[in-house]
Amino acid sequence: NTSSLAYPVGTTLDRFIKLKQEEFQFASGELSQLLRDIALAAKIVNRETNRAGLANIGGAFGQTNVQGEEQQKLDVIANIRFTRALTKGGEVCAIVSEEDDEVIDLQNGSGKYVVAIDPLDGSSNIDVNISIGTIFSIYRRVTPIGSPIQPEDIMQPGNQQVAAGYVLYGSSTMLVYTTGHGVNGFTYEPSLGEFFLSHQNMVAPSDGNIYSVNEGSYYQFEAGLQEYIEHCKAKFYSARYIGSLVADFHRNLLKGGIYIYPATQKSPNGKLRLLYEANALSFIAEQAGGKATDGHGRILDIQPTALHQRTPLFIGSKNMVDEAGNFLKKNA
Ligand code: AHM
Ligand code: MG
Repeated sequence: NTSSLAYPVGTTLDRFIKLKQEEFQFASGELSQLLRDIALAAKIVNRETNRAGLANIGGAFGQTNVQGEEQQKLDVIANIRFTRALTKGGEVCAIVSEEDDEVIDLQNGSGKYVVAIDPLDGSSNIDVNISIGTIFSIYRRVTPIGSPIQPEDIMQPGNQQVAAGYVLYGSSTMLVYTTGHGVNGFTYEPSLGEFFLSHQNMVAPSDGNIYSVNEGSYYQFEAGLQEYIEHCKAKFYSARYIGSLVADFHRNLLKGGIYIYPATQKSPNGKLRLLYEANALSFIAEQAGGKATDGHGRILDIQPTALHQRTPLFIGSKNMVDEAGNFLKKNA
């Protein structure tokens, strides 16, 4: 299939977005601009992330700001950076962020898009120098452009996403996204300040031998899930759990595996948020040939009822997600 590798490795993200826009004629270029805005904010957050270790000793380098204030926490900085980029860009009418209690109505009459974002996921890992990520979903508003934002613009099921992606601030920084025509990954070249196409048409192996779950909560899991975990062990699968969703998801996407954040006794709906975390990664998983459920049904078909709603998440290689689901069903 020649079209599957249509772009030379090393194509910049900007160029790729432009070529794709011509290919699929998506919208009027506004979605393209929106993706570029996100990429720019990602570069800024990447810079801050790389300096995170210096924050505490910043005084020694004269890094405290002019007011002599303590440095802000990185997740707060990330939220500000992404919100600012999306506000300035002009394509967005509303933002919902894991970091904000309420919808941010940008009062932007011409904005067509709604963005749901977790600006810095896994931020408890920053202090220990472990990979973190940004996760975003883009929707088209459903009410007329120019009219006030309505709840139905925000509360859309994941199957309405027009684009979704994540940024992984790892040993390299990567941006991975989909507009519903496959998944492509870009690696950041810090000295040039550019993302370059490095992972074209990403495909999740349909099987794998990695399971990623916080097994410390084993005794809080339902019987079917406990049995599935025993099954993974009997098959000598590898246990890999960073505790940073984007990093765990990314590894399993490339290598084949399943990530599970299930319902527990303490959190009957799991921990992860439908709007900011589960939907975007589920769209990407499916676009790469993988699968994502809440243990039973498709994540992307869940009709949200609350902004910060949580959902159990079973995501990754298709056959593994199916198999885990069968264990739950058998034991229900
Ligand atoms: P956060 O949004 O507060 O950062 O929490 C989300 C993170 C995920 O990145 C990770 O997979 C999960 O929480 C780990 O939770 P736990 O420590 O309960 O296993
Ligand atoms: Mg999060």
